[in-house]
Amino acid sequence: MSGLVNGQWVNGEIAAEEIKNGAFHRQTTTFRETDITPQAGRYQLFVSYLCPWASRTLIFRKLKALESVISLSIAEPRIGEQGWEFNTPQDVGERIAPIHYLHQLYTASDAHYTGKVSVPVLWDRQEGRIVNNESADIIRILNSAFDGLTGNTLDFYPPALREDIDTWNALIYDNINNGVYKTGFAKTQHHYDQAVVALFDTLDKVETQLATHHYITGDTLTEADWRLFVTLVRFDTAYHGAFKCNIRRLEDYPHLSNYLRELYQWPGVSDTVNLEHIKIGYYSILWLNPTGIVPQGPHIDLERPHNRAGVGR
Ligand SMILES: N[C@@H](CCC(=O)N[C@@H](CS)C(=O)NCC(=O)O)C(=O)O
Repeated sequence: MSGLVNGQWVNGEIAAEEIKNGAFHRQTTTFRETDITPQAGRYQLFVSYLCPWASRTLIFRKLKALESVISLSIAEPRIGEQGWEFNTPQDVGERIAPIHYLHQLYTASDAHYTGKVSVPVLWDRQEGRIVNNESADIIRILNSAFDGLTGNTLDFYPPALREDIDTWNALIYDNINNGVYKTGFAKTQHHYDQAVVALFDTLDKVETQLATHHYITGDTLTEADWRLFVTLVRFDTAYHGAFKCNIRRLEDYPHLSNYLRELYQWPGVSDTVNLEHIKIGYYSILWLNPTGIVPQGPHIDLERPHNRAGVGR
């Protein structure tokens, strides 16, 4: 993979930094401002449907009724020679000309930027700069910062559950959300084995939790559920094959698979999921899949009824 080095686009340099001694280490994120001015039309979200981190932000934009407040740009599913790109020029406000490539937002924000050019990006159209490119921050911003404007007070990070949410987030991030990447991007057998075992041990643990709890922390649907959902919804379509996360399928877990369908069927959520883009995107990572062939299957029916109504209630 590629990225920017001192503001210049370079192919193939950045991945080397993320793989150390055969293990994948996610690079830390650079733009981390969380203080925003809640104005309609001021902010723009840049995503790819492939990306689970971006998918979190799409879900929050949807569930917090922010579609008319925050505009959206969706990248092409395949990362091109110059990283994430758009099939038509994207208007990003008056400070800079319409862009074709996501890296143009990064250099507009920092002319000497060095690092990965990733989605999601929360962009300030008025000031012509990236506010934040860390999905964990962006969902917290969307969860509450615009409530005064929209009147939508749904809270996915309620104070009484924060400790529990944070504990589950940490486990799920390490072993599941990032765990699939540690598995798929491992460059030694040892690191693959370590990551894939931790991944399935943690899925087993979550399966047990969901046998007696409706949602991850209990009765309330929280951020922890949406952060888990984005990996589950990609699991059998992408990670099982492309990332060799194949000790079991998600479909083989009775609780997790029904929970996945319940969340997928939550009003509005299926609009944020594009399984075709997900499949094309992951199978186009050429260093993992040099032919670029995208498999036909599996055919996953996420609309099928779930059996969660009485669980944990
Ligand atoms: N910490 C970031 C990670 C985002 C991330 O890794 N996005 C991936 C897509 S899933 C990306 O854009 N990668 C581009 C690259 O590695 O060059 C977040 O959670 O927002």
